[in-house]
Amino acid sequence: MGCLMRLFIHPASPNCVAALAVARRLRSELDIRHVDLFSGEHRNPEFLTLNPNGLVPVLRDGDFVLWETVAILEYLGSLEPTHFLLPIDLRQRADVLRWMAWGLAHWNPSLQPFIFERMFKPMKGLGASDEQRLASIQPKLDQAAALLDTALERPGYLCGDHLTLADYFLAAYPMYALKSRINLTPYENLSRWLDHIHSLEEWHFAIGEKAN
Ligand SMILES: N[C@@H](CCC(=O)N[C@@H](CS)C(=O)NCC(=O)O)C(=O)O
Repeated sequence: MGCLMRLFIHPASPNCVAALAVARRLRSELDIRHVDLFSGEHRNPEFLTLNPNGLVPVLRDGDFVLWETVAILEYLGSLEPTHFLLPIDLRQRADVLRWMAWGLAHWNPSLQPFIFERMFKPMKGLGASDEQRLASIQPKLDQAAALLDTALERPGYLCGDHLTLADYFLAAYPMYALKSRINLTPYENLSRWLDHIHSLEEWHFAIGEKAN
């Protein structure tokens, strides 16, 4: 029997919630380790040898260490091929990777500043949110939200009839939409889809995950 894979997370991290939810859906057996971002544990030399970026999540499978959420999701999905989260069909798989790449390049960067300015700054006592900065990012967010809303027009999920890794990854940052006063309600398809992903059992499990 090999050792369990270990996932280093912080429970408040949207990327970690996505990884945990996917692992739960796939019934991947994981040893969950909590990295305390608030005390700066992710900048300790020991953690930096795992991820020199000082970010979570990080997956360790034996002597293989993997960081970047998309890569972790892809790895978990590939370990357990008999499901739809990462389709085997070349084009369907490329579609899932396309949306995750778009999430990294456009969606997350348009949401993250709102979460940082309006949620984390007050939480960490870093002063008032820079609303001018957010106003300059708002058009980028509107554009990305409209694009996603259009992609979600037909029934089902982002990449068709089945839930995929892309649904978890793109639903991650919006888990803080309310707390960051990001108004996604005008985007009806997007809102409906988010409500659905956020209501999944594995999502609730991931949100409630307590470290060992
Ligand atoms: N591109 C990275 C981003 C990871 C990331 O930003 N992680 C956040 C939590 S969601 C973190 O570790 N923040 C700690 C910090 O910024 O100091 C990924 O997708 O894994």
